[in-house]
Amino acid sequence: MSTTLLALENWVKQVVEHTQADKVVWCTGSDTEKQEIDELLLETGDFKKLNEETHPNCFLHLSDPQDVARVEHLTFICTEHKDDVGPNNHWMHPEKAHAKIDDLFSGCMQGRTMYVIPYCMGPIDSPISRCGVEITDSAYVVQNMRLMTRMGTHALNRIEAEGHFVKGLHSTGELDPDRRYIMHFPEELTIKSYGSGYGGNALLGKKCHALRIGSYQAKTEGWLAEHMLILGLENPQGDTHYIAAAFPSACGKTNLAMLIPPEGYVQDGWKITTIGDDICWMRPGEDGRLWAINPEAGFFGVAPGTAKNTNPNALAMLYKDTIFTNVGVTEDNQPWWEGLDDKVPAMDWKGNPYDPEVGPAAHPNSRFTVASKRCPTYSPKAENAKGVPISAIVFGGRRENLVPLVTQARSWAHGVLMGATVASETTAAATGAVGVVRHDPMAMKPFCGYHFADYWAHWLTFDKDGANLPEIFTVNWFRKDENNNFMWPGFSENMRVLEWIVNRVSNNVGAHSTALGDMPNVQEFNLNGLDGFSRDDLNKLLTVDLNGWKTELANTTEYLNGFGERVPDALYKELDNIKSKLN
Ligand code: OXD
Ligand code: MN
Repeated sequence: MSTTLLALENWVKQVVEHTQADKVVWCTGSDTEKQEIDELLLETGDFKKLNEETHPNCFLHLSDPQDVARVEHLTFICTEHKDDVGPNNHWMHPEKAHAKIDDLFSGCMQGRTMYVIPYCMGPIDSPISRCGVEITDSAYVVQNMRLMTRMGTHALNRIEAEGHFVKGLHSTGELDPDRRYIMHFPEELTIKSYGSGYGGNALLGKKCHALRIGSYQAKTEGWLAEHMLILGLENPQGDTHYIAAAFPSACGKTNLAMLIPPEGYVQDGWKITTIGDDICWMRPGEDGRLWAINPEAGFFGVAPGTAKNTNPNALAMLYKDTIFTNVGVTEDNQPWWEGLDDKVPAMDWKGNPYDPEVGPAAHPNSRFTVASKRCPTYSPKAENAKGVPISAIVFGGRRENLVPLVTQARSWAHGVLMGATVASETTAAATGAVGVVRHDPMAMKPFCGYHFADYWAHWLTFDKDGANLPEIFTVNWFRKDENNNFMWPGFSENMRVLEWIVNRVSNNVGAHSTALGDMPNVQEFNLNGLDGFSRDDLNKLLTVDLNGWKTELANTTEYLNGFGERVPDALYKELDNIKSKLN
């Protein structure tokens, strides 16, 4: 027996019987275990060693080309009542779902090793953290979970002390897209994922537990599980404000979380520290503020576009102890992706000689997996059991027109409406068309484990007596001009918007009121040292296009109506308020 917890022992036994796994390995998280599994992956060809001189302890994994992104059409939330998952999710009755997926799992691990991974989402000693156990037949998944979560003996100790955990069962199966399902049973705190080895489908601590099951747990228990980065912004006086920011997948959360401020800011003493780049769990503290942890322990970031000029901190952490998935490689076996530098790759992500006529060297959703501690700006506060207090919540999307650079909500309810009505262009992080505008409330469209209307109602409950809530903002870095050029320089220059946000939180700067919310006074906004960008340019990014917004709000109303009677009246009230101001 490898655990004192009977429920866990029985479940493992039952899975062995069902899947007919050859061998069971209980993961401890030790260094020896890591080395043994790396060697095994090298033997099977699932890992390729990268250049040991330039990239010590780094590996390349090439996926099945049909298995490179999340599969939203095969992702289900399985609850007793269909109404509970809302139009935002695919639903299947638990009985039917178990039968369907159990059938796939039957005998699927014959000849394979089954790994049992106890993990903790969040610092081991934090009351905000939650634990789970993932059973998987993929050694690649084990090595990713090792970087992305606190896994092994410490997690198991906590699970045994608590007596409960989220159950996650995973098999790569045959990697057949026709035999693939990602199923969630929030009422049973259970996940079953079959037929994919891709991060978001297979590292069950991440999207499946920390967001889909997590959001359900959060609603039941009075907290929030969000698709948000968390960063610390220290001003020259030494005060740090923590900002949580939600953006859809592949819209620059990792870059923003690790931003290095422009030269002038650094000289003045501004500094950004990183708590997390993808997920934020927050709950009200005794002081009424929202306190947040990053439940993850690593980054599973999008490689293309990561470069010296976009995210030097990410590059600095990636030359060592990193797993690269679906990137290209250079002649001398270094990882390479589009935008990295001007080297010419030798091999593409399918393992073929690179030919630009055939396609990019790296898949647009190729990834790096690396421990948070390797990030030069990683904050020791990320290990705080209590979390960090959040001063501002930011909602963003990728919109080439209409949405202003930054807007502040007039109230919590107005901010919830802003989050609920974000729309964004789709990216390569999920299968399907790229660049199509779709509503993505709070960047949670693919991740909310229950009915969106109930989720918004849950958000609204935080505004109560004694609460000291963060200010809410929306941002858009992605506006384009008539020549299809980005109008805002973005990347490190986003610091200017963050500065305005924390100055608003501290009542240090003015704003003017618009129909959409409060916006910067152009004369007060810090453009020092930003060459080639004028106050006129800024003005364009802050203009409210009245007709465009009338159409947008008509679409928004239709979108909210789609969620039926459960949509809180407070949201319609906020919407009507904007409509009347626009008129
Ligand atoms: C991710 C995603 O991998 O959002 O973080 O798809
Ligand atoms: Mn994400």
